[in-house]
Amino acid sequence: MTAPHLFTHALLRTPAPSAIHGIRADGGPDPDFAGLAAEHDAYVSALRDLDLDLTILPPLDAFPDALFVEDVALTFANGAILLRPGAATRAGEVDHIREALAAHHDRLLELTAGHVDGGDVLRLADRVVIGLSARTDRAGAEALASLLADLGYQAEIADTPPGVLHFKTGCGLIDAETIFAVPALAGCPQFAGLEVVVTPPGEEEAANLLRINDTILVGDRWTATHALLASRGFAIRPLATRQIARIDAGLSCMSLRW
Ligand code: CIR
Repeated sequence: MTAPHLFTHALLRTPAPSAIHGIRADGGPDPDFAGLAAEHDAYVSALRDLDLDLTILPPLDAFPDALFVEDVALTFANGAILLRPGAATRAGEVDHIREALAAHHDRLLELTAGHVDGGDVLRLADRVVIGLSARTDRAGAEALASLLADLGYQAEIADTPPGVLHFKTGCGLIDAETIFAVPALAGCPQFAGLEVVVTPPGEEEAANLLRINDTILVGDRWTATHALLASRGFAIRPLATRQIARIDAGLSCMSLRW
């Protein structure tokens, strides 16, 4: 049950009204903006309650998906890396986060080849897994692995199952030795040596949970997952995700942690 990482800081961005036009793969209905803003507010409160020092950036109306700061950078205690998001409408978000990251991180590296979305990057206790996806290509993953090595982290490249937006849409870390994953990722070779707990039937969306120190943030609709985590002794904080899910997002997407 060891916490994989101890976080003291998080960076977020307040959603703009344009967030209702965020990208979604299935062409489903727009989220309700008031509901989405309330979900974001509750997420901010949860991180604050967990004693993280928060930096909250202002809304960016020109970039509907900019509240999902996880996709544009990686952050560590000893540095940060600006990424190159794979969706054309999101590329410009990077310039709007550079200054805030530079204010916190003396070492700010920048990906200059290929594409990587941060949602495809899972940080384990001893290494980082980069999932190839529709947003993250091999050139980007290899360039990122080299930048991670500069910061002292070993990286491995994995496959994201077809139909799963980001690698972390399908999995999250619940402790240093345990991954919570959708069935399609249960046999992921990069998880060899770790325990993989599979999402309960019908609760595949719960896989994008987020462990912050001793607490696991998890979608409030996934009651079988709550019971499973509680039975293993984890403290959980259920949070509403219905509106952000309409634009293909989950709990890890709305912050960068270090
Ligand atoms: C997108 O498609 O880019 C956004 N609508 C959702 C991003 C979700 N981010 C994540 O999983 N890390």
